[in-house]
Amino acid sequence: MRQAGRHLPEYLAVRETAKDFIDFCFTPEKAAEVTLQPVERYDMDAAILFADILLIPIGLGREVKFIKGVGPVLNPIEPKDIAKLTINSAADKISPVYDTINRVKRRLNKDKALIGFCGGPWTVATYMIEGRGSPNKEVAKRFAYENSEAMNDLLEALTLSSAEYLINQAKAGVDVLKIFESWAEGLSPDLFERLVIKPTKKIISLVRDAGIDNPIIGFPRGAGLNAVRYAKLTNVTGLAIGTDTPLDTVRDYLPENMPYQGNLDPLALRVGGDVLRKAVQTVIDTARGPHIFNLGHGVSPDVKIENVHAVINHVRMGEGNYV
Ligand code: 1CP
Repeated sequence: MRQAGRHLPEYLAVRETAKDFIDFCFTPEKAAEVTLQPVERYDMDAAILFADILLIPIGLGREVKFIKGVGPVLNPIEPKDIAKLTINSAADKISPVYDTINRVKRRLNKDKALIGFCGGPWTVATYMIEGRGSPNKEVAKRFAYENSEAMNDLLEALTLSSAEYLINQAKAGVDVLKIFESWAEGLSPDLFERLVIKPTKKIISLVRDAGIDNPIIGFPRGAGLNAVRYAKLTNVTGLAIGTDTPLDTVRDYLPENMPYQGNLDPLALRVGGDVLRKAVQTVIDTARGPHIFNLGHGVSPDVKIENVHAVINHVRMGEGNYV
């Protein structure tokens, strides 16, 4: 999950040597190192590539900065800028990522999986339109209503470049692909269909047309019942479930045997102690069918290393030492 490394001293040590966050993502030696760190420390089953969903806008020719304490800052895109996006060269321009994958695969144990990823076109579009993370995405939603054609063109640019990016990641050696649609909440069913389902379905069909058969996990975070339509209509292999969804209830609505993952509350991981023990047990007790234990969202810097160990021991061996 995003920012998983920030609670690890070994991550912070490498982070300090990087000029800025984007330079960090584009330095394969460092990016490979921090990709491997959580697996080396915790013996997790999979590593997630160190990169960011906002590299694609850079490939498309937009300016992206990460400012400490603020987060991502982009120059908000206007309808007239959309035709200038460099769709055909976008996935090539961010090629250091493929070098990172090569390096990770050479060092990762054969029984561990490497997860590559991209952002969902709608989620990436919200940053490109609003220029930063915003609480309710109202500016981007208005843009979708009021500049409908420009929005469709922007989503198409993101769809084509993201598909190419995932294809390249698979060719470079990732085992699983994941699409982070982090801002899937609060969309009407019509908007959800147009902004999320349609582009995601197209990405997956382009990836399959290229002969890539790796599993694809979709994460329409906070989508409520729209997530059920997403699971049925996009051709994802599996679904990542946020914190706000009961695993036993959603299972009844998913295609039979579709694997799902999530949904431990990241805040419980921060609180620790009995709160965390109970939250982990609830995930274990409510998951039915194929389920991959994971959080419902990202890890924050204040998470205690002992508690991550405790969660893993609890899941694998039935009990962990929570602090
Ligand atoms: O060191 C630092 O301070 C930078 C923090 C950081 C990290 C480690 C950011 C800034 N991105 C990342 C890496 C990242 N991002 C990964 C690699 C795995 C990992 O290290 O955890 C992944 C998978 C992402 C994906 C990502 N980036 C998402 C989708 C997943 C999610 O969490 O919802 C999103 C929305 C982003 C945008 C982003 N990147 C970083 C920030 C601060 C933000 C903005 C988040 C917001 O708007 O709230």
